[in-house]
Amino acid sequence: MGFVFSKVFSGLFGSEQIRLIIIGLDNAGKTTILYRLHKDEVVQTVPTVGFNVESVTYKNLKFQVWDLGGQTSLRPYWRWYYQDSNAIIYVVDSADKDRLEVAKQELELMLEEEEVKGLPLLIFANKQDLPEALSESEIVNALDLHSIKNRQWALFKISAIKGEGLNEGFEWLVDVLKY
Ligand code: G3D
Ligand code: MG
Repeated sequence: MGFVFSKVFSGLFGSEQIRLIIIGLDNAGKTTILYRLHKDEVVQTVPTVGFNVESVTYKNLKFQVWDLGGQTSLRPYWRWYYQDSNAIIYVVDSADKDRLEVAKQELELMLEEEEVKGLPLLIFANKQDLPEALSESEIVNALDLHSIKNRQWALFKISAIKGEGLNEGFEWLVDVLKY
């Protein structure tokens, strides 16, 4: 894991395993975020059901990543990965206005899963380096985040490609997970 990230996460290095799920529509920038955490350790698994899960493990911290959207038949398999997870990181492409509605629907569906009940939700509004990227309040409204109840959530504007905003988001998450 990159030095900066290991610093951010050092507060979590107890004995317990911490499992973080990173999801969102394809092209949102999830793999790019994973590479930022540690390029050399990204492991891609292709289970028989045919959906890719990428993961990075660092000390007792495990990140698992996959694409949401479309294939309803694969949804039951997600539960495997949601189980025992400690937090959800939802990534959206801030410049992909056409698919924000789909991103909102997928987020809603995901939050209904029993396995993720009450888990903190970190939203990364990615690709803020693009001129057409929507603002924070536009994304909060488009995803209807204010209707989220019974869990802590926060949205951070990031550029995964530039590595901007990620630390702030992960710091929020670490704080939430500590208490
Ligand atoms: P995914 O894993 O969610 O499907 P990827 O998304 O991480 O594969 O990223 C999809 C595309 O978006 C990639 O472009 C990637 O470089 C780009 N991308 C990711 N993060 C950012 C960002 O912060 N800003 C910009 N401008 N682009 C970003 P390619 O061209 O390789 O498909
Ligand atoms: Mg990917």
